[in-house]
Amino acid sequence: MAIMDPKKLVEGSAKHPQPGKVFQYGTAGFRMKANLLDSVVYRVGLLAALRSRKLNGQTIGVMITASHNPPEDNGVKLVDPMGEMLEASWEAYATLLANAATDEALLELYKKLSSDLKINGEAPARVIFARDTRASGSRLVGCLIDALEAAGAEHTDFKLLTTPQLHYLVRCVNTKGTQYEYGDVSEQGYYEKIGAAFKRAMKHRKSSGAVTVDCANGVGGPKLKELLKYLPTKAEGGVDIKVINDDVVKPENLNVQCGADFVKTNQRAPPSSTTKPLERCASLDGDADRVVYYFTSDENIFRLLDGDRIATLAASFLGDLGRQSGLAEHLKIGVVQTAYANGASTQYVESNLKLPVICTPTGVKHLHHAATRFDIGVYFEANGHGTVLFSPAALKAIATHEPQSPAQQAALETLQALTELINQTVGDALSDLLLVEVILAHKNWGMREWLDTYVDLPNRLVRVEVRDRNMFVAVDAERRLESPPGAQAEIDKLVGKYKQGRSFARASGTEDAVRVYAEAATRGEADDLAGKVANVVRQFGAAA
Ligand code: G16
Repeated sequence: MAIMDPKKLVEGSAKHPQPGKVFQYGTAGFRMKANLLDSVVYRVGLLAALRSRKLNGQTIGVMITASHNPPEDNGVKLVDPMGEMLEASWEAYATLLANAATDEALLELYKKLSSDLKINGEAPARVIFARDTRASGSRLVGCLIDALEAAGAEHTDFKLLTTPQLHYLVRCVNTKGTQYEYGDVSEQGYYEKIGAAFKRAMKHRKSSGAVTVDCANGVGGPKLKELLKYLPTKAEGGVDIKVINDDVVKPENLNVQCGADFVKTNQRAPPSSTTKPLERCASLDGDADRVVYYFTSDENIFRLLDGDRIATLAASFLGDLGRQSGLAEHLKIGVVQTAYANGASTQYVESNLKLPVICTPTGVKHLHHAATRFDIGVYFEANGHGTVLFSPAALKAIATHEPQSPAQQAALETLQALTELINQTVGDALSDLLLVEVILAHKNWGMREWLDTYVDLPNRLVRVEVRDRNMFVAVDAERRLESPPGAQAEIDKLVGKYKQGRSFARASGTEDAVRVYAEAATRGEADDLAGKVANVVRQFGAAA
């Protein structure tokens, strides 16, 4: 069994020296300009090996991506054995390793962590990894491999994948041969699983019109095209999916004037979009873990159906299926959101769907965790990142329930198909896209009907660059600023002046900026409030 080689570890570290910067594991791992990342990726590789050894050789995933960030950025995040994000307590070890000042200090820290965490150095270490389409990706893979070799970890390179595909694979490897087997450990296995589930979920249903999918010029483009091969064609009753912005040959185009983050932040379609009024459009982000929908209305107004809308659509449909299949009693549904959720969506879930809502801080890790408290936990960030989790008890009830009528049988079959279609490990734009398509087909809805379920409060997101974003410390699920002192009082004063006003500011964990969100009764007021709160942030950010 391979073990860590101290000489190799130090030599490998010397090849990828710490650039004298302070790094921090953020909302979704480490993320920054790619030219600063080599030492970070090397050290994350060491941590992946430690984590796998700690878990007796269960496979850990490493994804190299900066998702929605600009092309010159990159990042790295770790995936735990069941395909979920790295356990929170280990984020601190990642940060410690990334900041070890010298190669020798890194070796000492590695040994200290091994001993403090009671890790058996002779236990096997297994790591699988993948990357998105960024130009810096293959160089960073080299840094990762150097670390895995030094740490004596078995490793497999799955090359280009979407982030959720890697999460899927990690869970498949670790559940192989157990009663919880999740799927075949291959990219093809992912397509086959989703394709078959989609076919079942669409039984006797017909989708109407096409959906045009903007792939942010990222890895989602080629992967969606591959997935299409496993889906029924339009003639066979499938969905007509048109793929645009799928240029991965020029990595400098990634997320530029396209993609889910562009659409959500700018509240407009990518300039390249040529769809007609009422046509369904969707945008993925750079690593295909987010999706948002939109269309242009008859009156030529841009309408966004973001993560909140996908959550409400899914929660309402799952509630219907629960009732129709006779399983409602066993399937307590709940919705998890963040402070970015539109106030109207929260009210719709609580008052119309009569379901509980939990609000967590930003970051899928927080939402995912909260969603496990329900039999069916629907979690989505407004930016389009989310999924639906079925508890083991819910899965059992759905798999074993004896339907009492053909109607119950039909609902149950759809429910069973959805448990396979929806990625249980993390938000997955490809799987979420098909989920929305299934629901719209079942409800026989177009974009207008979906939009008309409730009226969004006008809202605005602003990105504010400050000297040191770490000055801004948010509490209460990021709805209030604890620091800098006095800032929240200023925000409260402003919010009080607007009808249905709500606003908050928080430091981004993926970009060097503070984000400001505001909503109010009218578009003008929401914009005004956002602008004024952004000024408060600028003012406090400039002080001291
Ligand atoms: C990541 C996280 C998301 C988060 C987003 C923005 O998304 O996975 O949970 O909402 O960053 O985070 P922040 O506001 O802290 O910058 P992605 O798609 O970029 O990986």
